[in-house]
Amino acid sequence: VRRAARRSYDVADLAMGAADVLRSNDIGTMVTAAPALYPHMWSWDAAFISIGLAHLGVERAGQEIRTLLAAQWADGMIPHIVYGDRGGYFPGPGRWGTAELSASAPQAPLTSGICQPPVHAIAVGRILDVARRGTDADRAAGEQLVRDSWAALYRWHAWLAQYRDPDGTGLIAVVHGWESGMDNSPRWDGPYSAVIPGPDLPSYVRLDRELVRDGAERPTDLEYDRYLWLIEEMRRASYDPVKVYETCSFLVADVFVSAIFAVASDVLADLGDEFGAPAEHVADLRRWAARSRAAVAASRSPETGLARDYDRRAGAWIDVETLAGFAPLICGGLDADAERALIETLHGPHWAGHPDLVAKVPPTVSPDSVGFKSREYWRGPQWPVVSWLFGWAHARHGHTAQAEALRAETLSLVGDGAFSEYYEPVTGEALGSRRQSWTAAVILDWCT
Ligand code: 9YW
Repeated sequence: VRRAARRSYDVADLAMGAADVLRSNDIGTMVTAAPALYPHMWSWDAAFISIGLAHLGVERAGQEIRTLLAAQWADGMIPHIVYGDRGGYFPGPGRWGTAELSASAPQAPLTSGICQPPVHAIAVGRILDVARRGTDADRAAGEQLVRDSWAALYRWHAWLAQYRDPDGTGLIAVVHGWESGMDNSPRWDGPYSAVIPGPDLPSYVRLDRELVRDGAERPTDLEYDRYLWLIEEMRRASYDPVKVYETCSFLVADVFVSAIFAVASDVLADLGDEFGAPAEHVADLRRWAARSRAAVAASRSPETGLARDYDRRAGAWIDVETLAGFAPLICGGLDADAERALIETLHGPHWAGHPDLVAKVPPTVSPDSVGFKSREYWRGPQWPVVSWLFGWAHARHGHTAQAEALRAETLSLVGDGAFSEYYEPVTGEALGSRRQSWTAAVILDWCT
């Protein structure tokens, strides 16, 4: 394979380009996740997007969070898709049928019936930081956003603790690969092999195939059958979270979601202390954070030191090495030596520092791993948004040099100005959707 040259970039140009992507994907109260491929609001995208928006206007950033929270289910779940008025994405709201079937789902806006990683409190905290560097009006808008969103975010975290970790293990379970945000990661191959689509799976037509020409960049049809079958199972459980947990054929304790839950609970608890939230709710958040942080640390493989998911249906640890194994670096909680070792592995020659990579950005699967597929979605490509999350966590935990390295390397990767969803690590080729909103958002945050 021909090794691509490292790209040079101009920070001001990148910031301008990123702002343009966010503005052009803005349809009023929501910035769609991508112009053609994802013409609606995705939950964790909206959080990252709102961070980018904060640099264009704190009010507009707050609006994005408010739009998402307006779709929160009565039981506290924040749904993974909030549908706008346009069609153009499969599965659409009709396939989910949440408004008809679930007692908790809103009638409007229409939503999917699952969730995504709880990065929202991180976003609100970051918006507040940006707001406090701005004018008095920015500061006031940022503080108002915290006051308006805190209780809803607390209910969201309580929902995860209650329904996705009913036994109080600290590991938060997902009932669909989509809930992890890393849809077709090799982490899920084992659990998905036990998801057997029934003969009564209603037929369907994928729309993504027409929009991303190279089919290898997207999940396969067999994977889609399984994704859609899980929706059928959840429909049959009327999206009741207790029934879904009991009956869904995919149930995995997700170590990356758990780490995000822990650190987002810390952030939310700190905001709660500052803004006078009920003391018992702040105490809940601190307890959940400590419990999840400990569980993430305890999940590490004795051989590799990487954190692992746990397949609750099979009753087994999932020993597949992916970027999610670095989850302890998101939430902290390792002793100093173990943390240093994990940082060195992440930035070392098997991962971000792999000699074949055009930019030292962590790939989703190590190029040295047999499962590495350089173009295939969550099976190898580099995702700028995930790099930002590690950079944010590095900075939070005092690893300033590594945070700065991730910033510089990711900026060089996206120096092409395509703001792609993901990148081929060896050639630096832009893959998936172009002008992807969360890519633009994190670049804008890094450039401002
Ligand atoms: C899909 C919107 C979403 C992300 C997910 C990512 C992808 C949707 O796009 O899923 O149809 O493939 O996997 O994490 O939220 O950007």
